[in-house]
Amino acid sequence: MSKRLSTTVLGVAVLSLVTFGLPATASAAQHTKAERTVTDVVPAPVDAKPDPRANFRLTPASVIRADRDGRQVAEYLAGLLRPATGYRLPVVSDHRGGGAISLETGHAGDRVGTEGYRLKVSSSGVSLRANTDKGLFSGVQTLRQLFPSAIEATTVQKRSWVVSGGTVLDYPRFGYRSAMLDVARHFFTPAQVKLYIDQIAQYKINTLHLHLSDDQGWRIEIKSWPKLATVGGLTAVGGGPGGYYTQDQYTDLVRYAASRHITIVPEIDMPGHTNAAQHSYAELNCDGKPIPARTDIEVGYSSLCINKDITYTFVDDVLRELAAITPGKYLNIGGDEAHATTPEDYQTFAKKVQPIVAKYGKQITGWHDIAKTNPPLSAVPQFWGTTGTDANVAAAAARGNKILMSPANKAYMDMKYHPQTPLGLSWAGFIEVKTGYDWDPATYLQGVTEQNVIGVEAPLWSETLVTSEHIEFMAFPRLPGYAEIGWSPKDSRTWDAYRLRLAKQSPRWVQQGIDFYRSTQVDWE
Ligand code: TNX
Repeated sequence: MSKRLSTTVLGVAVLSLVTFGLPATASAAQHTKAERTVTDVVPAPVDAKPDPRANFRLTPASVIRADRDGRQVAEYLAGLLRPATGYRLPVVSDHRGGGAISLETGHAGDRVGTEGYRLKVSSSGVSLRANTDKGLFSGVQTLRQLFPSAIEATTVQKRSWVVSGGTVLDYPRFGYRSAMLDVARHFFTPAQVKLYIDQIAQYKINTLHLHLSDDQGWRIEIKSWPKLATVGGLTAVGGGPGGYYTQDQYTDLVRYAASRHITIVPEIDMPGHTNAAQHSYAELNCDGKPIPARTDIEVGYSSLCINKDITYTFVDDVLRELAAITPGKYLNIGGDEAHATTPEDYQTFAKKVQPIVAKYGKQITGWHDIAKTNPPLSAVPQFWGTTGTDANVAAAAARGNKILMSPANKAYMDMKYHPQTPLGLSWAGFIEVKTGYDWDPATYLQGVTEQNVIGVEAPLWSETLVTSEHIEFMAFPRLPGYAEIGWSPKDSRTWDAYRLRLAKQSPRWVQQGIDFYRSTQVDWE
């Protein structure tokens, strides 16, 4: 508000008329048409009933009411709504009467679980109820989409703010809805990662997998092996400047993600994809001799030395330090494309490393290659294949491992949209928006059905991606589709309906400054 008041004298006059001159209800009648309805939301809610007579108008006098558990989410919501409205929107603990957005924790019923919510928008106010603050956060992302897209503007917009009336009952199909960012091939700063966190959080993604090490770069400070960061962090694909996160910066990222109800899953890729580590410490090589840094994009040439004790000292130290700064339950130990490791050595390595993860109180995730090592049942192999059969993954599912689904020909956001896409790769095919959306994680893979699937992840490898604009161009508009696959009931999803809802998201991205790919498969607004 103070920002607006300081503009011009005339501005102050107009503003004070809007703000204080008219009672909320008097002007409401002229501005009650909503831009969106509760059925437009992405990801599609379980149950949404629009009621155009129940539109709510936010006014300068509106408040956000929250109980103690809901306070943080309420502050987050206020932070979303204040810039464009210019309203004060105080977060209060007690408020009777209308004009409020009310956040209540507890007694939302078993159906909505820990991540779901119930939302009711009526002309007198907005009521959001959930069993946890996580559920409130999901509900806030829905509520946000019921505002005109101008709500995403970063400067004050002089207009009315009508929220679509109706009710929503909602909860996720899968509890693990993830995006991966490869910060190893190209480094992205903490600010860039935070921006991506904010972008994915709005679609109810709850996990961010950070690919922290690869042949071309090591991106996390390990105090007991300092050269990993100071030497291994110096390189990137194509000879770029590289970079790494100090443990303090990583901790800050974890905290930031948590404030968006996102858990960070860190990955240290091994026993392959390890050139940066082996370039940093020659003693990790079987012959003990130094090796050059690599900044090309070949895969499958590097391997840790399986028969050296120091290899396991290294792994133990890295995983211990990483576990200590990672509150989430998973550590990702990579495991993919270890073509320079013999199959016997791969098994030997797995048997030695699996207990280390457990020793530090964590559970394993890794690329589906780990399925062949008979990992503990708590381990989550991440399927990245491109065909509907994989005997090792099916066997792991049969034993009881949950599978994270990221089929590369559907869910890899680094794949080009079409042959002319300026960024990205194409080894798994071209992934247009429809291809990315029109599949189901519980039927893609033989022997892996609904109860075997823990969720969905959309990986973004960064061989060709250097800037945040590049990230955005590859992630949007595909990412909301993966979010919907992970959240919405299977039966409520059809491409024909989705493409219409997706089209309505684009004005929001424009406001947010997201540089998205304007696929011709969607009639963008
Ligand atoms: C395969 S998918 C890889 C990565 C590459 C990616 C590029 C997987 C587990 N490994 O090393 O970056 O393809 O699309």
